[in-house]
Amino acid sequence: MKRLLLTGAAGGLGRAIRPHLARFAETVRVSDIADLGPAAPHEEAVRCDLSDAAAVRELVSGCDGIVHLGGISVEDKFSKIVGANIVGLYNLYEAARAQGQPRILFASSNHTIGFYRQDEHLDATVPLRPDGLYGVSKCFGEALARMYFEKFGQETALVRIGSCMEKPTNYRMLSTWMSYEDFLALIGCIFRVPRLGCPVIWGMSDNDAKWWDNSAVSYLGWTPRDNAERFRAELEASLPRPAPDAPMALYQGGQFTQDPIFEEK
Ligand code: NAI
Ligand code: 15L
Repeated sequence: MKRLLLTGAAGGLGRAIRPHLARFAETVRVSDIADLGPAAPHEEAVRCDLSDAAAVRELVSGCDGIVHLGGISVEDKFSKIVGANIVGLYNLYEAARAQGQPRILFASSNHTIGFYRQDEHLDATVPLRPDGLYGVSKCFGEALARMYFEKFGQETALVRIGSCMEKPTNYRMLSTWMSYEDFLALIGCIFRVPRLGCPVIWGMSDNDAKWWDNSAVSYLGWTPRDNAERFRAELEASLPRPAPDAPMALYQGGQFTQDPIFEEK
């Protein structure tokens, strides 16, 4: 494609994938509310607050695809979540609707279903069971995307990311981990497939200990190559196992299930 927009480019995941996006687009427009550092020759860097509708409209202008990572990524005060993940998402979809409906990858989260137990196996049709306000905001995002698909045909990949980081850092992540390379391969499939629709995709590597079933999205042609199992010995050598009744061992959302509702101050 000609121009791909990456929001949340200054965040952990954004920084990891940013250098590799040139494989998908001639120009990569990187954006964040935070400092983006210097732009590479194939990049355009745009500082933008997702809660600013006019700025988001400008940001989306001329883009053929969007990888939307920007927003609050953990449990937080409702006021912060609302601005970035609720208003921000509405702004993004309205901007896309006005400007040719570029295909969107929405970074949803396993925290949409965090209250399922770790001994349950899920496909994409299970009822949502968010584990906090952050998870609820991702449920909103999935519902918003679905509405724009039904009403206007806007295509979105709803990627319920497990834990996308360099390597798993606890036992739960032996199930939820997705490598950066598998995520990049997924991005390629999402923007290449002739008809995407608005599917839920579990964002995980080919982990032996997986809880989630991606068979409904085999048409994407995505074959994750990594497997968190190769880190098991390292984890076992460095980290005590959580007690069997600890939230980290009980719930798919792990510790997020224990977060309070943070007070506005
Ligand atoms: P992060 O918190 O490191 O990055 C998020 C970025 O969004 C930050 O750079 C932040 O400055 C930016 N942002 C926040 N509010 C904004 C606003 N109002 N306007 C513009 N930009 C704003 O999070 P991370 O780990 O990079 O995750 C990226 C996305 O993927 C997030 O949406 C997160 O919810 C989702 N995700 C990530 C997972 C992971 O394992 N890394 C797991 C599940 C979901
Ligand atoms: C998420 O949704 C968070 O954005 C990320 O920071 C991780 O905590 C991840 O889920 C996880 O569940 O491991």
